Amino acid sequence: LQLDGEQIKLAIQKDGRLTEATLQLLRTAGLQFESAKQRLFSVCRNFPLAILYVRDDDIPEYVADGVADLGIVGQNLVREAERPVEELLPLNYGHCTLMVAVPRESHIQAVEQLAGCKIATSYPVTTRQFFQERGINVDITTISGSVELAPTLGVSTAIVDLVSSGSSLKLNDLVPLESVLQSQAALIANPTTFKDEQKSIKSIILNRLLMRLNGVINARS
Ligand code: PRT
Ligand code: ZN
Repeated sequence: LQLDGEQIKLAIQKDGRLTEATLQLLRTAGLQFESAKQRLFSVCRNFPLAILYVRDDDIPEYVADGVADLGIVGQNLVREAERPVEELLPLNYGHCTLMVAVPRESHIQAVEQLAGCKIATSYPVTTRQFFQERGINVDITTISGSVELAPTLGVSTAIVDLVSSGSSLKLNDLVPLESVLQSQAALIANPTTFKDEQKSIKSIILNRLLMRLNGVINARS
């Protein structure tokens, strides 16, 4: 293990929806590394970068802490972070929408009708902000999984959850009311790592990495 000051550390999702596209982006950018599933990290052979494989929920925190200098994670999680991280580059994959949804049978047609109601979500910060901005008073219940089941279980009147194809909503007899946030994967950075000394080795490495990633993203669009 040679995680020294002359390389930067990038945290990515170990095993989930963003993993394959993230590994492909890094490889297309010319980075060479092993990525066997059991690994906790890889060191690039041809670039001063170490890749840490972690749960996506931990990525904003690791980056805020400086455990990792950079991360690749959904903007939906960046907005929930307790401490600020800097968003450097949207990556144009992992697209999804954080949506307010209600049971079809409820006949609720506008978010204003949810005043005084319970809302179940895994995204309490973003949800609270959305309803506050609208001046709608709601009671937010945070649950970590199977949010789509909350109305059926009598836990909440509505949910705020991620949607991509919409088939999960359909399957649970839910209909979308309004979009709270459009999200995609993004490269995030510790707000101070690259600011302290503009000419530091880490800043030089980051700029080279950004050039490579921009090259891939621009070539795709
Ligand atoms: O294990 P780990 O904690 O790392 O992963 P995870 O299970 O918490 O996250 P994961 O892999 O499910 O999602 C990682 C990121 O992918 C999310 O944070 C989003 O940024 C992004 N993403 C894109 C999505 C979806 N699309 C998505 N559809 N995350 C979740 N979903 C859920 C959705 O809520 C629904 O339950 O997938 C289900 C199917 O969605 P539909 O609309 O296609 O039916
Ligand atoms: Zn997760």
